Amino acid sequence: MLNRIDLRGSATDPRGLLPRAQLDVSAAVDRIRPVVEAVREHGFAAIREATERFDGVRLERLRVPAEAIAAAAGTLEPEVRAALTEAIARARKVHTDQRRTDVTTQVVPGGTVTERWVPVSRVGLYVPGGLAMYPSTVVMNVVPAQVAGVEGLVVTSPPQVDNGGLPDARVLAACALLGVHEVYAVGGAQAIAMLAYGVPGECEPVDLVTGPGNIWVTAAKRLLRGVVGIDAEAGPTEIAILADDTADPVHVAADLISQAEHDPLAASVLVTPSAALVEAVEVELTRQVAATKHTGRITEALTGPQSGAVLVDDLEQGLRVVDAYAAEHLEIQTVDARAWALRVRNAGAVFVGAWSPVSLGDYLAGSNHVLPTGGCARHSSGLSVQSFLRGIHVIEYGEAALRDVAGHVVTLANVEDLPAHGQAVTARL
Ligand code: HSO
Ligand code: ZN
Repeated sequence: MLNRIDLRGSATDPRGLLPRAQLDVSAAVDRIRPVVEAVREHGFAAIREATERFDGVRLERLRVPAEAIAAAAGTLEPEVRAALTEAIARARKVHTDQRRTDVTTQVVPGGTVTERWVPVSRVGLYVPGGLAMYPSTVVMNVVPAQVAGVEGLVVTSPPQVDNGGLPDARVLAACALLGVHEVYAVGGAQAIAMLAYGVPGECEPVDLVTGPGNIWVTAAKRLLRGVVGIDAEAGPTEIAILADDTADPVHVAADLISQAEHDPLAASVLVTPSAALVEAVEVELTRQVAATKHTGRITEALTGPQSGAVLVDDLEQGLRVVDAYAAEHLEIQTVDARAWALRVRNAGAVFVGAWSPVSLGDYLAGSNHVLPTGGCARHSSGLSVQSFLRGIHVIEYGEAALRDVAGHVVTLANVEDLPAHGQAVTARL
């Protein structure tokens, strides 16, 4: 099923040789630009028009009524409530430990710089609702925002024809469990435009938009970055597995399939020095894919050019390959898995050993599942409390401390031919 890529004996940089989805976000930006501009100009009417066209729902209002959120929570199955409650508790535990404290540095006597961590005031969280519904994504967005101290939290998620034009009932229930009461039944590019520009009388603009989405959402985020803050451009989900012949092919196949289940464009990549493991995993893929529910999109994802089995000489080369790939999720299923995991430099999240599958992290590990895709793990991290905070430097010098350093300020101001900068100091002295 998987494309085969043989890097054994290859000394070249593996980056260009690895499978990766080619997403044309720029082309998508051109397609959604009219929608975004219409929302800016016509607000509610434009959102209504786009929602009718793309979601097949005619919205009477954008905001989900409080009674509908309460009703969704009321009809939540007990086992779903228990699972979500546990997921929230574990995520809170991990994210609470991420909280930063303000630090004051005494630079010189009488001169301090304090770094204050201040939460963003109002945040819009996008929760997708296309091929699958994602109450877990509500948890992963809301928990770090709440721990950071964000006061204005807004969730938006596409309206569902089969839920009377409201977002998915479990998504609404998750909002209720988390105490989020401002929820909008808007999806796609129009949702990002609504959050960025606001809609008079319906939705105040936000300062920051977070959360994953399809290519139209990603394109809208790219277009609106600057008008509003953007966490990241999330592409289709990815799993890479670095494995040796101690890995269980049943587990490896199951994990590759689990993320392929998200999207025909999802990427599943196995990196191993063991040709025998590749063969055993292939046998398992054939067996397990036939036996699972979403065979169609999983097969498409596994056989697509973005997925593959990469043969390497040894785990050292394997490590270089997975670092070059910079997967959203990386599993290490080898001997001494923890030691290999600690050497990884580029990955959104690393899952160590036989008992830490990605789907644990998707729901209940306590870690966050909003992670960098498309190689962005080379420079970015997943969603965290930090994503919702800004560090503000507070500078406080007294007269003597300023006098002491004034000469250097004047020198640098003159070097840059900005003498008024220097005069702003000497005028005081
Ligand atoms: N694997 C997805 C998150 C998710 N999986 C939500 C299931 N539900 C991206 O990290
Ligand atoms: Zn997943």
